[in-house]
Amino acid sequence: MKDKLIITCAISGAEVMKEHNKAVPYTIDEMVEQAKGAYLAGASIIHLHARYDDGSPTQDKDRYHEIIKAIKKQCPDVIVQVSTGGAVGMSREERASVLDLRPEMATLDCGTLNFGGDDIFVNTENDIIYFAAKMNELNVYYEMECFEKGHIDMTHRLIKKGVIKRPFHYSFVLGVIGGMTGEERDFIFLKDSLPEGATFSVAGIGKYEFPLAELSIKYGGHVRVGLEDNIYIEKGVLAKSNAELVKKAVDIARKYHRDVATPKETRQILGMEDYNGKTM
Ligand code: KMH
Ligand code: ZN
Repeated sequence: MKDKLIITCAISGAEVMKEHNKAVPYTIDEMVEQAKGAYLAGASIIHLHARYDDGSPTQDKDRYHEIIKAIKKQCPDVIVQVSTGGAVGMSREERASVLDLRPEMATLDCGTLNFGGDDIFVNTENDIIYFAAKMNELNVYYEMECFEKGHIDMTHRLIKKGVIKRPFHYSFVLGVIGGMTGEERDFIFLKDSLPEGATFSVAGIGKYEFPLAELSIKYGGHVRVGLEDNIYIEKGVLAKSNAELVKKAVDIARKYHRDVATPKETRQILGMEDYNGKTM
């Protein structure tokens, strides 16, 4: 069971728009359609950024609640991982407000980085402490998003301080313009820098999505794909849906004889059983 592959699908993101790929979901119906397709294709976790109908990103908890309720109606056992990263420029209080819903799982971004053009995705040490404390208090399971090695070093520091608590589950988000690239040497360096007993997943941005997915599958890690990270199914060919990206990850897993984890198995592998989940 431990060998099973957890697939997360990042269906919406906060930056990618329909102008980039028309399958990017904005409305609640579109969110459900994309989440359900990804789930049926093999995703056990849906990484979610809420949008309004016009596509603008929001951390409004009522909007998240509506979307999560609608997704859960169609896919009752799926794990919804809400984003506390939100969109560049949002305040930490705005980003964290979704945690009041007591979601089962959320992202914990572990450091600041340039984010293309003039953008900076800000996660100071005190921001990370703020988010982690709120998640600890509200019993939210966290996935630590690390965009480069310094972010993993920060988690070691906050683990020592008792701010970040077990179970330690990481996501390497590689290939952001301003972050670390997603070459094999980068992946190995990060994987070998984790604390004892940690689990990890990879999210390769753009061209890194599938090469990194394959590496992670080979080395016993887990995988995130989805339109938030990559809009192409192959070079120059737009993906028709999130489900198509998930199917491609499932095909790679087959090559390496790794079965895909159900949501129940995902909760067991990650040690999530004592967290929220029945509350939403
Ligand atoms: N939208 C990015 C600025 C997360 O979901 O936690 C941040 C992000 C990270 O996507
Ligand atoms: Zn995200």
